[in-house]
Amino acid sequence: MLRSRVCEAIGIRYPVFQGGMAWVSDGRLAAAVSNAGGLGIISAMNADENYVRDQIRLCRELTDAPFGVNIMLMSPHVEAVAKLAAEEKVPVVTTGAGLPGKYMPAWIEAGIKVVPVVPSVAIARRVERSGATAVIAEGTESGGHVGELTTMALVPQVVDAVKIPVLAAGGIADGRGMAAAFMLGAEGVQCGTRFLSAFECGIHPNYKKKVLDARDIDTQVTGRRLGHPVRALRNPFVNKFAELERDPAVSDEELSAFGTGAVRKAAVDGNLQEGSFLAGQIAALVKKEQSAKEIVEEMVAECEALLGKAGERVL
Ligand code: TUI
Repeated sequence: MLRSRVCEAIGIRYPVFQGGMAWVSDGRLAAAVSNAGGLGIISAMNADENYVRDQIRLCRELTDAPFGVNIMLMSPHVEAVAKLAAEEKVPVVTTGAGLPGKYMPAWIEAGIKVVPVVPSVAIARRVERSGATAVIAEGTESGGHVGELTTMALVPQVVDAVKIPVLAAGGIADGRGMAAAFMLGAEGVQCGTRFLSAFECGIHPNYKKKVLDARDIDTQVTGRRLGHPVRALRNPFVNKFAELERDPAVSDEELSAFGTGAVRKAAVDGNLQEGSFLAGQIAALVKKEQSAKEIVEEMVAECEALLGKAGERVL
């Protein structure tokens, strides 16, 4: 059976994390993935501590297995949510979009396993020194807020730079991607886009349909000018944002205001014109709705089969 140091450290059956996706990863999806043997993760996104507390309670009602909370470090509520995570003693905290250093002592003191998402070797080294249990090396193929390096280039460099286990993220949606990540030295994977099609994922049907219909070339990164590049499926919102971003007459404040609320409009309202449908470059590989359990088991079985045949494949 496919096991790694990640399974031992976190107490999970399979080394598969479900990414913390804003307006997508709620307590119900997280519980479904954790019940399937992976690590379900609740997204704290820009929400306040009351929302996050409700999702933690919901998740705890639905599963006894470990789960995580993803803390988006650019959130206006980051201080309160970081404190809540420690009070609730959630099993795992993952972080994104920044450096988690100042919060880590309190989380570690509370017995929480901290697994930051990192876009570079330098940041991986820093969080290891701060006491991270593992790191998620996320390539630019992923959806949402992205770094510069690809998964293929980033993962082996992070693996060489740290002693803690590395999970790979960005562009992984099936057992082939998972096996490839293991070949690069990763000991686990985090998938976001693949779980958008889970039955237990409560996003608007328009969002699921956009993912199921996506082609390889259908995502685009915008927001570089603001220092927050974000990958989403191309639509009128993305086209307009890109146009405003190129226009020197549009201020950064105006550009930022144009984007406010767009992720919610996609996930909750299914607004095809004004929503920002965050998804990774691998969206075209997501072909049908399935349960979280089917997704996790299918990925792991395919990965195991491929790794078993790895010797044959290179002959
Ligand atoms: O965080 C993500 N993905 C996200 S967060 C998000 S919400 C958002 N919406 C609009 C603008 C910005 C955020 C949607 N998707 N992935 C993890 C991730 N973390 N990717 C890259 C990073 C990262 C970047 C810089 C981690 C650390 C870091 O540190 C450098 C620094 O200077 O802070």
